[in-house]
Amino acid sequence: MKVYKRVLSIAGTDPSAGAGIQADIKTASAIGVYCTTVITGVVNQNTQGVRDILPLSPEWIEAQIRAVLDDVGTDTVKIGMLCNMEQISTIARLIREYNIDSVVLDPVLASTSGATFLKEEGLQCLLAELIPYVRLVTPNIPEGIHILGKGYSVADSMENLARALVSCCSTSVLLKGGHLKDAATKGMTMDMLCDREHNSDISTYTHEFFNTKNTHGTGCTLSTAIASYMALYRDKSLAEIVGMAHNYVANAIKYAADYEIGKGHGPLNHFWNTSINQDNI
Ligand code: PXL
Repeated sequence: MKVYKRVLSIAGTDPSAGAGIQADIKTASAIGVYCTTVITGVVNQNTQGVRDILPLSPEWIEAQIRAVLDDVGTDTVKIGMLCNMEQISTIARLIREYNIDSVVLDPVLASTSGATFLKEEGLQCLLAELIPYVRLVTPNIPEGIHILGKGYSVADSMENLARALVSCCSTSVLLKGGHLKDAATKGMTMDMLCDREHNSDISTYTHEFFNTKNTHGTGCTLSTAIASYMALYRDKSLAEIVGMAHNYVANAIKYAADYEIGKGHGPLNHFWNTSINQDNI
């Protein structure tokens, strides 16, 4: 029998299919990993923004996680949108119970369009209860500054922020620089990894800044790409895994630029690397 490598995505949904669980399934599938999904909340949104969120009860989240893990199992877990403290405590308890050691957390606090997913008390709960069981946290700069609290701002260097986040979270951090205003002017974007598994070494990942509005779901896609490559390559370092995921996402942005889906921020081109999509050949 052949076996798939498996990633479990615990996240919210996107009916326009650019972000959330829908992006996660496409990402893992394009990378060749089997993606199971546990929904934390149904998000009524499209390419133009979030209209409303229906959080699922912690009981329903627990039941879904048990259904997946008692049967299919998983190699890694990616966690995206979480709605409240009860959801966080439940997920943290189950991550412990099922001994899952490769968890990637995208600390989604708000959508790009401004909708709040997780309130302040939820963030504190995330830090206290869930982050201790997470292998890599992937905040963007606004999220990183929010997690650090008073005393930090965009004026700090990415390295200062990344190192401070590693101290604060006691785990490895990938700080995403895509939201930096000067990224567009400099023509490059940069993400920075501070790898607590290797002396808190710093690695940087740059790619050309693509002038496109099709960036909806970039964060979901990156964290799932990381969790997928982690499932495939157990022995590779975080620096190598993040490098592969960064390359996957940079191309998914590049090859989406000429398409139009919806009136707002369209999706990435998740299948740029497959024969389904001939654009890149
Ligand atoms: O990338 C943040 C995010 C996470 N989860 C869901 C989302 C979004 C952004 O739109 O829709 C469900």
